[in-house]
Amino acid sequence: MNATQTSTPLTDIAAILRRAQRVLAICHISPDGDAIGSLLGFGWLMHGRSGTAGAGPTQERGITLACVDNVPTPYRSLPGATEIISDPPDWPWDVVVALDASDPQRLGGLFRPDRYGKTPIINLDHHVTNLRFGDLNYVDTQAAATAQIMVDLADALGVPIGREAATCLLTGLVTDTLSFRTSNVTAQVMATALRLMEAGANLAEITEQAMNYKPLSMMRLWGLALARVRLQGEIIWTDITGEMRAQAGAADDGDGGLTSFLIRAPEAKVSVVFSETPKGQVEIGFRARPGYNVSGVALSLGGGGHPQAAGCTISGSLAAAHTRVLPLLRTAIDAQNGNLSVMAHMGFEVKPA
Ligand SMILES: [Mn+2]
Repeated sequence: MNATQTSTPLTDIAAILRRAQRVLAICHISPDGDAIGSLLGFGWLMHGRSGTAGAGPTQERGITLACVDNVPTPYRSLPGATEIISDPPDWPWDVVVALDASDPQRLGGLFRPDRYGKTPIINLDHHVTNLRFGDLNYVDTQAAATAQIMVDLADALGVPIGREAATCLLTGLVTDTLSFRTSNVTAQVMATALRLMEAGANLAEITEQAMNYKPLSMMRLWGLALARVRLQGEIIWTDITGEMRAQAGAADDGDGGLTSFLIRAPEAKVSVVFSETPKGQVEIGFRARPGYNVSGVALSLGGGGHPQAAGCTISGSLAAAHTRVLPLLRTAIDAQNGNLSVMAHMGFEVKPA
């Protein structure tokens, strides 16, 4: 455990969760594998408090799991996924738990502190940009996924990790680390993965389900977006317009990992995908090569994320987004290039952030 000093100890959070009868757990909008995996894993762990096996994670003791957006296709077969609801009641809850969300806006309409009364809000997350919006916050920025924090929570709760929880949590770990390929994959992360496999999670099956999913419509959308990819300085970027989505037959369903694909170009330090939303906004995804950090730029634009993977949503046209965002990235890269060369000159080994 490497939670920062402002965190509430997990043992204190576990003490509250152990007593709570009516628990609402929520995750972020446009959920990824870690959001859904952590939400379901949390549900199974809470279910495990009673020590009885049952039909699903929400069938006993008032556990409600909610996400404002639909569960993406690759995660719909996870145990308990059909029990996630989109519109939970406001009350009465003994505790509300936010998972994998760096700020309240990322929780969409589900974050309603004004209607929770005195209900404590627990914020469990691993984003470096987390705003500590909970009454109790446990933010472990060393954790590769919120799913990894759920494993520590299981230990704090003193509940065993069953096959269902392990499957959901390993899905979170696999997806957030792009199959254990990101620079934050430590021996500790691998030890957590091993533990989840020993608890019954099938790594090959999870990888096949969660990582190898790329519908034909998304491939067509990539084709359109890749046809107009640009390299400006060390920034590789492209757009996804509403028209391109319609042409490809791809619903408003993210970029299918295009931003992560673009950063593979050795010419680039940072990749960006600008996506038009039906609401007239632009969703922007950033990736950075190890040693570079895009979380600051995302945070300054009202978003957040990790050093090497971040995002934000801004209003206005695509052209306005380009004009606003690309110079900020240019400045950030220049500053970070400067830091790296100064450190190398001083004899430090220059390593990824
Ligand atoms: Mn995550």
